Amino acid sequence: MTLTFDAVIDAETIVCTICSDTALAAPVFCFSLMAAPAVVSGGTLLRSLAGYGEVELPDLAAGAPHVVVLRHANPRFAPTNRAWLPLGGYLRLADGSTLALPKLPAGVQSAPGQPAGVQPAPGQSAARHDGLRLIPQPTAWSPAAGHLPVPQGFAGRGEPLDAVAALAARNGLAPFLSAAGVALAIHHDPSMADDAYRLCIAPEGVTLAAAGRAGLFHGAITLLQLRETHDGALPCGTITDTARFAWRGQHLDCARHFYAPATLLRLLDMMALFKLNRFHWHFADDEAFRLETATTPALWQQTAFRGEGLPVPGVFGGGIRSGGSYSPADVQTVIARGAELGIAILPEIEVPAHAFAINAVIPGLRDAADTGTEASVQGYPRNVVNPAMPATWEFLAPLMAEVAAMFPIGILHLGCDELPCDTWAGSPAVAALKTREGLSDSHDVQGWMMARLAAQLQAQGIRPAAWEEAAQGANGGIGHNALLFSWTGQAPGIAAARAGHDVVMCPAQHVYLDMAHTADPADWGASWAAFVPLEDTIAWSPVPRGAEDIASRVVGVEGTFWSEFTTHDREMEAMLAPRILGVAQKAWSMTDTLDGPGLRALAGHIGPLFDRIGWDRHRNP
Ligand code: TNX
Repeated sequence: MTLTFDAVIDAETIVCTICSDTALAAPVFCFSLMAAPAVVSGGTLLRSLAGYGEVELPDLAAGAPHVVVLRHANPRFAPTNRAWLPLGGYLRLADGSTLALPKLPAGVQSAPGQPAGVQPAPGQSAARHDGLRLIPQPTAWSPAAGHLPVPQGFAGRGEPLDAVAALAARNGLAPFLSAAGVALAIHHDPSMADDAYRLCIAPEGVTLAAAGRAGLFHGAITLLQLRETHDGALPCGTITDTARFAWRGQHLDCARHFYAPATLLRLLDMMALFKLNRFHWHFADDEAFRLETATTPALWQQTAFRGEGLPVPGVFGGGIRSGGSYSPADVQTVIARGAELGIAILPEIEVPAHAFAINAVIPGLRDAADTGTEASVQGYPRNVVNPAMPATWEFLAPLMAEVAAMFPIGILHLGCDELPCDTWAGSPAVAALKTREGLSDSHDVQGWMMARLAAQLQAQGIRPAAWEEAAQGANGGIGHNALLFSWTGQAPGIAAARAGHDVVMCPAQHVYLDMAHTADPADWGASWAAFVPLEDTIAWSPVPRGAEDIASRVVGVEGTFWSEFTTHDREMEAMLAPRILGVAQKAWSMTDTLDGPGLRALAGHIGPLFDRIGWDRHRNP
């Protein structure tokens, strides 16, 4: 049997055409959109959960195309581009069997006629950058006359040079170290800051000075990058460099889409190339819990895969069946590779919201008497755990302790974003909790819960972290020296910093790399925060004017990538590249002086490096 499937955006609607070469009796069309679907014509909506929908079609005659017109139930979600078309589509037949519909072309596409990842798009002949072609830009660069060709790399050995050499080798780059290479003298200077390094590039060779491993690693990465961006001949001169922020993060949503462990290792290499040093591993959300924990095996065993007949249906491109989980051995591999590359791994467990998968498997975490009908922004009912239920604490305490102990970073991120409005308002158990603890609304209840979780972590020597909402509540929220991530913008981060929190800035308008690069309907990505062209990734200040008082509380910058519309690991690449360069620039560089055209020009010189390591990149302006 052959099925064809096509879908196009037509104003607010999504026009789907399904054709089978064999007659099918009233099949059910299963698919997912970005948010709750509605049917305009061509079928009857039988069921929906968040963006997942099941639409009963009439009998399909052999070879006769059938058109079903969909839209988002919430008129605010007009489809923006191809990522908003149905994902993971399949048909369920009367006997319960399923037939996958062909996948629509996915991900960022090159301009027509251009193979992805090879040639620049028309109009993208970026200006040359005549200075040091290095991202992030260094603190200081004093050029001298001449160039130093490095055709055989560098003659050096030992840690951490070997780690950089291994990175180059894994990614198909020319050898970084060889006996026949240019002399690379190492100078230990204990007076320098951990991340700092100094490179003197002279016609006779290179001297690299640093206090220890971190500085030496950054200096070696600089040499590797300069060799790639200066056609194999380094410009002579002196680079003096150090990091502005200790936390230079990249997040990856591995819950909405399961990325193979090998992809995570590739991402760590990409991060290391641009001096990022924190990988925020988001492995749990409404759709799945993917860490193979010993204390809660049912959780990952039953939610690592989603799709037909499973506790979580094919939301966000899940299709008939997709997913996976990370074993303790996978975790060890990611941690070990991270350590080699100077990258620490931050694990995240999401509570109290974004917990649909948890509630689908673990009984007793909701109040059975709760009359509330709240739904999350993504459209999930029942995606919040209830802090007034003893089972919630019995479930969370061992889970948090286990996960925190798996990761050497000593920090556990507790989630705490997007609590649906009026959560717990219908829960008698929460009403009693409010009276007992003097709490008045759901923010207070959430704050009380986060503070209690944070205290448990702190007692185990683990620092709590969470999204910005954890600071909400008249009671001051999470407290306990928690590290907070400001994502809806920078104002919540500034407020949290003034209340005494350390914050990592990840404003969605600038560093949410799941946002489409452009407004082009042929592009790919979300748009709720903004379209984010490369230039906008640096068009902001981590410490904005007027917030100088909290400068010491801003400890970092982090890019995120959410995976609602990713169904194949590779689709993530051109969303990150080249924009991860802007994240790295913001996180590392001391000043906000590089401008958008400057970044664009530098990115033009990094592009061939992306191509050499086989990493797809977005090519449109
Ligand atoms: C908001 S960012 C979310 C995520 C979504 C993302 C999509 C954050 C803390 N919560 O659950 O995936 O928007 O851009």
